Amino acid sequence: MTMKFHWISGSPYAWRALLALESKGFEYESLRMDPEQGTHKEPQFLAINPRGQVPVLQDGDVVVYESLAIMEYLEHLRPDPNLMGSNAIEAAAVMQCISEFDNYVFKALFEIVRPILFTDENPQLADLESAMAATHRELQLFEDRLSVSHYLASNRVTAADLSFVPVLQYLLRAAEKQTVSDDGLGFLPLDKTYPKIAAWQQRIEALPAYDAAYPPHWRD
Ligand SMILES: N[C@@H](CCC(=O)N[C@@H](CS)C(=O)NCC(=O)O)C(=O)O
Repeated sequence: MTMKFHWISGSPYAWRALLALESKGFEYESLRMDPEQGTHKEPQFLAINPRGQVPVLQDGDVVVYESLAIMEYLEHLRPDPNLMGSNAIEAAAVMQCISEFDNYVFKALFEIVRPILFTDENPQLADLESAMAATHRELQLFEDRLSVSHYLASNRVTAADLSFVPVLQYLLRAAEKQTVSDDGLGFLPLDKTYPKIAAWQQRIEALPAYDAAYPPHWRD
């Protein structure tokens, strides 16, 4: 039976799970939801995820929500290509990276992204200063890591890379849109500010899964 994948275009958590589905070459039924319609808060959806959030994967009677759990589930179903680490050290590096995204990086970046992309607040540079400093600190950690390996947790693509792509794309989108001079934000051009991350981003964007999982509403 074909798996069903419930998602919202651009959700960074759905995006990483989608990247895992595509990287592993699964066939699945894509059930894209429109957040404006609020179907993810209706009883039918709350029955599969009481948090009313995406992503959710349904595989027959099995229901998995939480993006990390979905990636882990997919890894067990189809171990090749390996995304979650092929030995203890690599698996720890993958989980360490993803924990860093979920606990620190995401928060710092979205304090910049949210007001620029999701509100009409037209934030001033001063409002973003502490989030910018925190984000620069986080990016520098990943820049340093990419100075010693081609990918974030290993010398090959893993779930750590797939989890960083969406948040970085949001930051770049916000930086491009910023009406305050982007010299102020200090993220662009990425190949000057964070050359290793920029080179990594190009490698990731060349993956077939990247194109397949790219948020459709960003193409419009
Ligand atoms: N920890 C969850 C986070 C899921 C999440 O926050 N999803 C957001 C989209 S990025 C969502 O569904 N938001 C809708 C809502 O909460 O109303 C995961 O990893 O899957």
